[in-house]
Amino acid sequence: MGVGWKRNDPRTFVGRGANPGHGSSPNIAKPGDFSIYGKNNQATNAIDANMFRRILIANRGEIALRVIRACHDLGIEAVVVYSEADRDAPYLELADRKICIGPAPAVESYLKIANIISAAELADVEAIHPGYGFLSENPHFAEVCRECKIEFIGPPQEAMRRLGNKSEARKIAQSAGVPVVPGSEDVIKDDEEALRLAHEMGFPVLIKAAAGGGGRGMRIASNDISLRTGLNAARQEAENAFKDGSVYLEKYLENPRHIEVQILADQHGNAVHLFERECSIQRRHQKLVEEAPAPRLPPDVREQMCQAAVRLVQAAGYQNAGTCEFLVDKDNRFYFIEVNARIQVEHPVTELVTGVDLVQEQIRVAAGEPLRFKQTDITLHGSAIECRINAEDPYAGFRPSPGLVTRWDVPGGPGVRLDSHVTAGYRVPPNYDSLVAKLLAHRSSRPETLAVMRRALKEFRVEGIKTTIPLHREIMNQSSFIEGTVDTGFIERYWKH
Ligand code: MV4
Repeated sequence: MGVGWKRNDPRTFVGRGANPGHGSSPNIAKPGDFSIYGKNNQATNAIDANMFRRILIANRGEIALRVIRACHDLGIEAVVVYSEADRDAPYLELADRKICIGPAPAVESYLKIANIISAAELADVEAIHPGYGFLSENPHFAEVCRECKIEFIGPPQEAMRRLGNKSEARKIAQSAGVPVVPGSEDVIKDDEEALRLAHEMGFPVLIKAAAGGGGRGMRIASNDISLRTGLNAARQEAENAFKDGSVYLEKYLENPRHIEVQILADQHGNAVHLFERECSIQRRHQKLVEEAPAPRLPPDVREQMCQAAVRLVQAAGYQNAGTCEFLVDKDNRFYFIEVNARIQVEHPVTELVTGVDLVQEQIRVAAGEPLRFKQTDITLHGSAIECRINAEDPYAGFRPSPGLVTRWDVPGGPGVRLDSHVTAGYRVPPNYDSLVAKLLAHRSSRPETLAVMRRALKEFRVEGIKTTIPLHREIMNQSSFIEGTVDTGFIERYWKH
């Protein structure tokens, strides 16, 4: 089926033509320059001979729109791909060109490498931005891009491959002096080895798939019997899901906090962190609320954790934007668990508190530019919180609620950022992730941020679909959230609808 698919469909290759506009003169400061770009830094919109002229966005929804915006802010043409399910989506009109890559099911469109590469060829782009999900952490896709001489806006496929194996990532972390959860040094060879290790570290232990991540393929074991059954189940599950049944062991930590560190690394050996995000409020490994900085994290722990993240990505030969995930226990000891080798859903939280446009920086480093700021140029500004608004019914087990949005009245005003591709009259397709908006608040202190978020959630009026907005209204008034004492058990303890 290739991209020639539906060649005769007049809508297939309709675009708005070339992007008219980056005729801005050099040396005009952009918002954001104030905080991080040094005085002698030529941080301008000057047209760089090495900068991409046209990028393909291999994603959909809010992140496709987010990347279109970054492209246009950089004077780059944005070409977006879409499936039949998304053909009427309004954000497509904001791209300079749109190309249909197949039917609704993601495996036939957004995950179909041949179709995406054909679209890139057709549109004559120099680079592909994969967004998050879909092909974003697929080293084979990055390899195909390289073979086709298209820049993949993400880490090199070698780094992606090594970090994609979570047991390998643990080894890299250890080699860089980064603390990991006590556990196996490698993948498990046989049940006897697993039993011996479990007795050494003490039950409960967690069996994790080496090829897993994000909570897929995990089993808790609290004794010899559940360890044996868990090993078999986890191996089977991992074999089916990832065609790699290897597993490793970690000591199971009870209700830790989940804190991740944002990093950026260029092709010249420079790497910086952009502080952390607290991501403990999640349900079934889907995050609901994220914030920066992590409340009640002692400054010395923050510093240690952020420096550990930089050492880790440098040891891994990592480039571009990435995230190091840590678990943090009651005594604020932190343990590395995995690297997310992509831009993440919650990246705007970090953008608000640092003033760095992470998607722009991804594009710049992929084009070979050195980072424009040093670690000491990056400072924390206030507090930011993000609420993920999903088309789900939080009062019905988070059942997906796709369909026609009949009312979409969005909040605004001081301290509010809304990243969304949705408009009134938009139909949320049933085929993909149900994220419809990311609502963010940013103020100079956490109580003020909370006040703005409560006010914004009150202003937000959606009809036609069920959303998680009412749940967020409750979370923003929940005492442990207000106190900043949440952990990964929060939703299970608190949300009993
Ligand atoms: C753990 C853990 C406890 N102990 N590892 C889940 C997602 C994946 N990234 C790692 N996860 C966990 N690993 C040890 N050794 C608890 C979790 C976990 C979790 C982690 C982060 C955010 C939410 C979570 C919810 C349940 C379990």
